[in-house]
Amino acid sequence: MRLSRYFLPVLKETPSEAQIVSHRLMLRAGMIRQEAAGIYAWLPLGFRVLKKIEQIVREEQNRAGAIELLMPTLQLADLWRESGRYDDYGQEMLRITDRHERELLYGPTNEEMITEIFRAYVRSYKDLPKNLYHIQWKFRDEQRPRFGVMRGREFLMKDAYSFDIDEAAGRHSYNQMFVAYLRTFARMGLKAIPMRAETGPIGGDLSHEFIVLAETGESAVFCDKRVLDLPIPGDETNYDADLSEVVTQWSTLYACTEDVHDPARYEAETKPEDRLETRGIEVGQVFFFGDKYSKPMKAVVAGPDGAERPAQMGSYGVGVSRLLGAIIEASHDDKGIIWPEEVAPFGVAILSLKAGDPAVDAACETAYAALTKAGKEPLYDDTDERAGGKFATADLIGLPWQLIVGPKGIANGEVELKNRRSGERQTLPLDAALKALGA
Ligand code: 5CA
Repeated sequence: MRLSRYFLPVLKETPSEAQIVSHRLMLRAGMIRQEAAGIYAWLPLGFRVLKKIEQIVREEQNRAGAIELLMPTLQLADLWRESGRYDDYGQEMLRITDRHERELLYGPTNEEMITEIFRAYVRSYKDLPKNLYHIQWKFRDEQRPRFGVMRGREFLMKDAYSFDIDEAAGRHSYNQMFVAYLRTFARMGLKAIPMRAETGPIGGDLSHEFIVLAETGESAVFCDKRVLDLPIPGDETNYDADLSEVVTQWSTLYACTEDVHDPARYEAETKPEDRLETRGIEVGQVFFFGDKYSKPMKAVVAGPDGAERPAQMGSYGVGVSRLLGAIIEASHDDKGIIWPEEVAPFGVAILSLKAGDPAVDAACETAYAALTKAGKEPLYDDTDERAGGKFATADLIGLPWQLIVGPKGIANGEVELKNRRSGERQTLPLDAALKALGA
C-alpha cells in the first residue's frame, strides 16, 4: 500500500478523553473513531489488525475441530423467553421492536439461537460431538463503556458452542477449547493465563477466564507466578487425544480473579516469593453448563440405548475487538505501538526520505515490488512529509520493520533497516535488507 493513497488519519495531539494507553494509541494511530459511547468505526489500519486477529482465532478454532457458521445479530425475544433469560438479562440487552410490533434484540451472546439451530437438525448421539462457532458483532448496553474497544457496547466476539452426549464428552470439548485458547493468545504474542472464574449470566459451574496481565486491566488477579512459565501446546497437538493433563497442568497453580479469590487458600497454596498480585484484561472465557439451555429448550439427543437426553453444552468466547487493546497494553513504548509480527497491519514500512529523488524513488519502488511479491505487505511512505514526521508516524503505528531509504545512503547503494521492537538499526545494501526481510 502506498501511503499517499491510503487513509491513515493520525493525530498529533493526545486525545484527552482516553484514559489508558491502548485507547490513546488507537485513536492517535488512526485505527478507530468513536461514533457513539462504546461504538466505534474501524478505520482501515484498525480494520486490518482486527482481521488478522480474527484469522488467528479462526485457524485455531478450526484446528481444534470447531466448525464456522454465521448467525444474525438480531434475535427474536421469544427465543430468549424459552430459556428464561429474556427477563433476567436486564438493561444490558438492547431491545428493538420492528414494524409488526415483534420484539427483537441485538444479541449479547448466542446460546439460545445455537441451541435452536441444533435441536432443529440433530437427534442422535451418532451426530455428536459438534462444536459450532461464529465471529459476529455483539451488543451489550454496558453501564460504563470505557477504555475504547476494551469495554465497548458493540464489540466483535468469537463464540463457540459445544454439544455432547454426556458430561465426560462435554468436558473433553471444554478441554479442546481451553487448549485452543492457550495457543490462540500465544500466537498473538500474549501471555494469557487461565483463571478460575464466576459464570455470571451465562451459567454453569465450570469456567475459566483467560487473563492478560496488565496494570490497566479491569480485574484484580492473584496468582502463583510460576504459571507464567508453563509451556504452550505445540502445532503437533492432537485434539482427539485426552487433553486433561494439559488442562490440569494449567489449572493447578493458584490463579484467580478477585471474584473467586480465596485469601486463605492463596496463602496455603503459594510460597510468598511466588505470589503475584496485579491486574488483568479478560480476553476470553470458557464455560461448561451442561443442560442449562438444552433442557428448557428441549434440545435432546437419543443415546445408544435409544433414550433421549438433553445435550451437554459449553460455550467459549474470545473478545476479538478487545484483543487489539490488550495487545497494545502489552506491547508499546513511549513512541507508540509495537505490533507482534503475527497481527501487524503491515509487515514493513518503507520510508522514503526524499520522495521525487530519482535514485530514492527507484530503490523504494524496487523494495515495494519485491516485498509485495514476497507477501510482506509493505506500507510505502511515498509522501513528501519531512523525515522527522515520517519516523514519528512509523513508530506510532508500530510496524515490526522500517526500511529507511535516503539520498545519502543510496549514493553508496545502502539503506537502513530498523527493528521497531529492539530499536536496532543496520546499514546495509538494499539487496541484503530485502533478503533479511524475507523478500
Ligand atoms: N457466551 C459466552 C461465551 S461464548 C460469553 O458471552 N462469554 S463472555 O461474556 O465472557 O464474553 C466473551 C468475551 O467477550 C469476554 O471474555 C471478553 O473478552 C469479550 N467481551 C465481553 N464484553 C465485552 C465488551 N463490553 N467489550 C469488549 N469485549 C467484551
